[in-house]
Amino acid sequence: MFLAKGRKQSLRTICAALTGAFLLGFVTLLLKPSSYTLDIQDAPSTHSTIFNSQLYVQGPPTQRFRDNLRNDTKYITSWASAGWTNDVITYGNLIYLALITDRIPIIPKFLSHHIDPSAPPFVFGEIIDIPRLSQSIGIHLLQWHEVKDPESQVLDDLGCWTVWETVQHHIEIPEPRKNNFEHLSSVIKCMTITDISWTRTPAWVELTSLSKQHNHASFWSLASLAFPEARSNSLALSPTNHLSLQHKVSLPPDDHLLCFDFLYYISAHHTWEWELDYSPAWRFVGQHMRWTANMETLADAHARRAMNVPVNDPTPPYITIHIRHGDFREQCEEVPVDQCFASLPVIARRVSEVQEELRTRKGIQVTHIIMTSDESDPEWWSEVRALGWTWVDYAAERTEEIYGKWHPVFIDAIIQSNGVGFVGTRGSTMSTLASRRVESWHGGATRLISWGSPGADDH
Ligand SMILES: Nc1nc2c(ncn2[C@@H]2O[C@H](COP(=O)(O)OP(=O)(O)OP(=O)(O)O)[C@@H](O)[C@H]2O)c(=O)[nH]1
Ligand SMILES: [Mg+2]
Repeated sequence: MFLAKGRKQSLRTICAALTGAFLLGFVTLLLKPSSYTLDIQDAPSTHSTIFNSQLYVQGPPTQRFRDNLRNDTKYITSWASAGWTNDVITYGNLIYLALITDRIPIIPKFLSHHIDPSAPPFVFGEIIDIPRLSQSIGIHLLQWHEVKDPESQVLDDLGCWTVWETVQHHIEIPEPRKNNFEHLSSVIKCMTITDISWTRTPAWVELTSLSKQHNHASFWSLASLAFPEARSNSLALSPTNHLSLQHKVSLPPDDHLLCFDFLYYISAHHTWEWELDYSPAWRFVGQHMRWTANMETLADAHARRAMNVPVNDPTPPYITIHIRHGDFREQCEEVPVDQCFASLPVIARRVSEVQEELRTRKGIQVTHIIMTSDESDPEWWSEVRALGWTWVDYAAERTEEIYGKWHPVFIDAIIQSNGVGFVGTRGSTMSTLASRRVESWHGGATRLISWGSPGADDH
């Protein structure tokens, strides 16, 4: 009796609960369309439907990164330490690897040692529009400062794979790429503080097609290490071979947070693949790495002042040139520099070709030409002026003073990417990315100038 009553009561409770749930669901459904529509409509500007980092960590940044990782989510990370464009490519490769391994990438800040080591590291999401990238490629992206408190003094132990030691045959005693961690003690405070023990990736990660001597690894061989079979087979053959520097611990490569030392020299099929039309890292990630709205506005203001555009006029279509000199001199070897680099008339010939293509293909007459370069010789710049071309005068603009040391290279890259035409320096990744952006984002006309010997760009 008691049991029966109890059962009856619990039946009643279940019925009441089901009715309640049904009514609640019904009411929610009634209310849902408006908020759902709002989400969808809002998506292009706020990306609120996809971009919510809190769904991919436990909560606010923690002292130890591991405390903030979710047990039901797998992650991947890596680091970068070269010229800024190289680092953009490296993070693009990291994100592509995340895509094909179904992991959430955790992206570090950009380090400034190639500009001025005193400049603080720069947050990836302040120059690259992460919500837009995330929505375009369909995965979420985390940044290290969202996972671990940048002020944390805890040195986390972590096991990672080294690709560098496996593929860099030209180094006498191959070792993991340290990404200057040891030399950046002040900077390191601003990024993830980790004490890494390294395990060498198997020899088969090396890209073999057409490129044996170029020290690249292949995307899918590295991706296979994100899955149990290749991982355990590799670990059986290759035990952890470098203790961590600080705690002297030996940890196998982490599977929850998969990590590699350096992902710049990674391709699917051919070395230096970001230059090639089919490049998967460019097509599936790189071309979706658009600038943040703030950076776009700032670059546009600089470009307008360089072209003397009246306040109420729209920004006119322009052609940007990127001439990479600086340390590229070293590649000239015995060829005298003035015969090694393309001369201004050679550059002007390429500009005319781009103008001609824009006239015939797009029906537009482009007369504004903006030069960007790391050349510091004032005489060279006055010859640029004599050709009727302009440039952003960062000293007069006080750009570094106002915004910081990173901004001239950011603004130059954004201006390059927003031209309807582009003429660049073959072999410079800054030029490679600018020309790909101009083609992909604006259907623009581009040329890359060959150099290295007299007449190198004759055609
Ligand atoms: N502001 C500015 N900086 C430049 C320009 N060209 C080169 N630089 C500086 O030189 C660095 C060159 O490194 P990357 O950005 O990787 O480009 P890269 O031309 O492939 O050069 P490497 O990586 O050294 O082979 C840039 O990041 C800038 O710091 C330029 O036109 N404007
Ligand atoms: Mg480069």
